[in-house]
This record gives sequence, C-alpha cells and structure tokens, in this order.
Amino acid sequence: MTEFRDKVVYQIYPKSFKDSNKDGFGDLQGVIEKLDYLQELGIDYIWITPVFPSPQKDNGYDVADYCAIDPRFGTMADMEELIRESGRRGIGLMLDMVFNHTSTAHEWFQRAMAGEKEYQDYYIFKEGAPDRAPTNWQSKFGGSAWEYVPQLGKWYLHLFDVTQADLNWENPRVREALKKVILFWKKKGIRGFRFDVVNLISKPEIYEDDHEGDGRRFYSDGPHIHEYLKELTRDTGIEELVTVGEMSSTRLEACARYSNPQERELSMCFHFHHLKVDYRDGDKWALMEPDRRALKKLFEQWQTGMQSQGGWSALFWCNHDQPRIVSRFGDEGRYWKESAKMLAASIHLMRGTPYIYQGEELGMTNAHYSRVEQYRDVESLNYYMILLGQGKTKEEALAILAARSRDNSRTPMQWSSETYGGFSEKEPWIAVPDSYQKINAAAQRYDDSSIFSFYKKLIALRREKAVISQGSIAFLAPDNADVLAYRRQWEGEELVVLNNLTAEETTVTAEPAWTAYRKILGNYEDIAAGAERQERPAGQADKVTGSRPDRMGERMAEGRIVLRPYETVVLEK
Ligand code: TEU
Repeated sequence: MTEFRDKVVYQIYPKSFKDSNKDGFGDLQGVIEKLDYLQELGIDYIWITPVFPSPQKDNGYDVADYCAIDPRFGTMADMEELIRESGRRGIGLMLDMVFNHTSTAHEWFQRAMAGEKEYQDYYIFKEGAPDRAPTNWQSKFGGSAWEYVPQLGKWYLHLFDVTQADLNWENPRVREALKKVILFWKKKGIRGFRFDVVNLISKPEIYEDDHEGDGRRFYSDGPHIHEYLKELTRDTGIEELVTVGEMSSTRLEACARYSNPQERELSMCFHFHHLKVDYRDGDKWALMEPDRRALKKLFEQWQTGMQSQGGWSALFWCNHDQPRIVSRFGDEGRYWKESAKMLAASIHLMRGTPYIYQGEELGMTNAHYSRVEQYRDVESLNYYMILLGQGKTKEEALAILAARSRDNSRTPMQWSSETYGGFSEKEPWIAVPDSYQKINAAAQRYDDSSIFSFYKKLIALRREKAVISQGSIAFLAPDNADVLAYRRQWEGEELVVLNNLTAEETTVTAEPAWTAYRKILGNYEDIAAGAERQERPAGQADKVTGSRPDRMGERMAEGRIVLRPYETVVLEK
C-alpha cells in the first residue's frame, strides 16, 4: 500500500487550534468548526495530537487511558462527529499513539504501584539501592531517567518526564493490550496513526551505564524493534491505513527498513537530522546560526538514501516540538512572505509525504516571550532551571528559550485580528503572540499572493503532477551551498526545483535545456514579467526576445540563473 504518496497531512495541536466552549483551551468541536478551512487548503489527512484523558504534564503525551477522550477536549461523541465530518469532506483522521510510555496516572501504573506484580511487569522496574540509579541514563527532559519508589524498593525507567513511565514491550501482555487500542480506534473509523517515539520501545537486554552519551545509543532502534512493528502491523491490519513513526536519534538504514513496503512495518518515518543544523555540538540548548551547508548535505543524504533503500520519509519543518521555521531558517521581517513560501516549496516537492503544522500555512512566527512565566512546556521549564544551574544569567536563559522552546509552536492558532487572534473569547492557556494582528488566516484566505494560497497551490500541484509523488530525486547545484536544488523525474515528466536558502542574491549554473523549461511556480510572482525585463540591461533583454514570459530563458544569462533572496523557482520540462 503506497497510496499515501500523493497525500498531504495537516497536524493539529488541539489545545491551541480553536476553542469552542470559551474556556481558553482548544477542543474537538473547535476542530469541527474549522474543517471547511482545512478542506479549502486541500489536505487529505489530519493528524491530531493526543486528546486522551491525561494529567497534561506533557500536554497529553502522558496518556492515562488510550480509549477515551479527555473532558477538556470534549466527549467520545465529539470524536465520532469529527471522524464523520472529516470523512464527509474527504479527510481522514489520524490519531497519535503514545506507546513508548504511559502516564503514571494510568491504571496499569497505579496497579503496579499498589504492588501487583503482573502490572509491574508492564513497566521497566529494577531493584536497586535508593542512592544509586540502575544506570546513568538521562531523561530527554533533563535529569535522571530513573525514579525510585520507596514503597517498592525499585526504580522505574522514564525516558521523558517522571510522570511518563516506559512500557515493557518485551512483555507480550503489553503488546496485546496496545493492539487492542489500535483495533478500538480502527473500528471507529480512524484512518491512520502516528506512533510517538516508536523507535525507542525496544530496550536492551542488559542495562548498563553509558560513558559516551545519555544512554540513547542502547535503546534507539533497539534490538527487537522491527519484530515488534511487524507484529503490531500484522495483528491489527493497519497496513491498509496510513502510519507514521516518529523516530528519535535514528539511523537511515533503520528508517529505510521501517518504511520499506516489503517489510510491512510502517508507511513512513519522521526523522530529525535536518532540524539539528542549528544545534551547537548537537546540543539543542546551545545556540548557533543554521549551518546551511550541513542542511543541504543532510537532505541529499537522506533523500537519496531512502530512495535507494526503498524507504519513505515524512517531509516536515514544523511540529508541536519545533520552533517556527520562518523564524528559524527564514526571515520574520522584510522577506517573511518570500522565505515562508520558499521553505514550503523546498520540502513539499521532495520525495516523501508532506506534513503541515497548524499555522505554518500562514507563516506563523515564534512566540517572542520575554518572561519565564509565559512558558508552559515541561521541557522548557526544566531546562530554564538547568541553564541557570550552569551559570547562565536569566537573560541568557530566556534568550535560549525564546529560540528553542517547544512553546514557540504551541501558541494559539491565529485565525483573525480579533481579541486572542480569534482562537477563543477567554484568555487562552498560553499567551497569543503580538504578531496575530498581521499574521492571521482571515487576512490570507482570499489573498492570492498569501502564504496560505501558496500552500494551496503546492497541495494542488501534488495532485496534478505524478512526478511529485512518484518521481525519482537527484540533487543539483553541488557548487553552491546556499542553494537547495533538485530534479524530479517520472515517465518523461521532469521538474527542477531551485531554492535560495539565504537573504542574499545568489547564482546557480543552469543547464542549457532549461531555457525551454516553463516556470510553473515561484514566490516572486508579484513582479510582473514585463517589470522584470526592464530591470535588465538592454543587451541582455534582447537575447531573450521571443521567449514567452514564463519560459526560463528570461532568467538565464551565460549559463547562470540569478536567484533573488529566498527565491524558489519550480521549472517544468
Ligand atoms: O517527542 C519526542 C522527542 O524526541 C521530543 O520530545 C524531543 O526529545 C524534544 O522535542 C527535543 O527537545 C514526542 C512528542 O512529539 C513530544 O511532544 C513528547 O513530549 C514526547 O514524544 C514524549 O511523549
């Protein structure tokens, strides 16, 4: 089943999407209200992040019951209505399955704590002295990955927050229980699943200290991971749905296998290497300008590697864990619109299935919070303390959060210039950035030159041209690190995509054949072909007389194409 190749997925973080019942907290009825907007955008699937009962220590990624709806999001009837109403608009709903861990409020964990051996075996409990954790592994949210339970005289593993206890996948009962969850939702008409940090579920046989790192090398893409995924897929029949695994600190070979249709594991993978090119020495909390050379190299490596090994990637810049891409690799100021569009085109036209995170289609920017009280995310709050502990000043720590906090993407969706950005009538759970008056859906929906309209065009183009969803990819412009350029080919069809990743003009070598290619999409369309000609010296303009305005000859001189700041150009043979 490779039907997901020509589809586009839209990610909703329901807490911040639309509040229908005026409590400052987004909900399922809010999503239903906005389905027409999503249909207009043209997406095929919605991936909604967890709406299950949860103490919300990690915004729902701490699940207390996989088969119910948290009352703050609505009811099971609301979920059924959402499935129905999406379906009516040709949109499938994907749920987020957090199967690496449960909340410590989950009944299984509670029973384990009450001393039931059977349920202790659902988790990773290890005997040990209270003053020495079983290993030196670190939690991804900071601090030790182990918590001691005095009444049991045991430690339990939590790779994330202390309230997110890791499940023991080696226990067949755990695997059976999780399969039942999938079957429950499948029966309700769910059309796909996103599996949270699923490549961390298989832990090593021996638990030992990591003297080189934080422990991740022992459990990422662990020993039985392929086995577990095959079993889950086989026993639940999810092969007929869309499935995407979130792969943390993964390897290309593993991802190719997870997503190679012959392996019958998953449809595709999220991998994050391209989103670490602004981490200094791999440390998310050490700021650095994005290394565009590395970015280009990573895309090339992963795209061509996944292609040759028969894998399939989820294409994305943004999600609920990442700062806003336009603030990060683009420009919030003068080239806001151009850079947002270029970043969109650069990944939508690669080989894979694109994901759009709510607000990305509007070019939403980072939160720009200036006080620690404005942050909500457990990771941000933990790291704020850790950074202060390392001797950073408050100002320095706040500057790091402003660039790196996951809350940058979790601010309320900016629907309009009304109070609270049209998200709610009550003060939202997290502050609305000041940018909402300029950046909002109402301002862009009917403007043909908007970022929203550009995303619409990209989605429509994917439907129109099989070369985008089916074609092979090869990378171009090896001599220019500022330009991410590639060629897609499929049964005689061909596209050439040129993206200037920088705020400076740059040139790329053009192939002679391109003079006859047609420009089918760009982000400087507001410059009319006529105006463009006038900018050129007379002699140069003469060379291109006779070519149609959308022919590439217009832009080429002496075998080079000049790309404007953040320009994207899509050429068709
Ligand atoms: O994220 C996994 C994950 O690896 C990120 O949390 C990552 O470690 C972090 O963003 C880097 O700073 C998934 C979910 O997407 C995230 O929201 C959850 O908090 C996490 O799993 C635990 O369930």
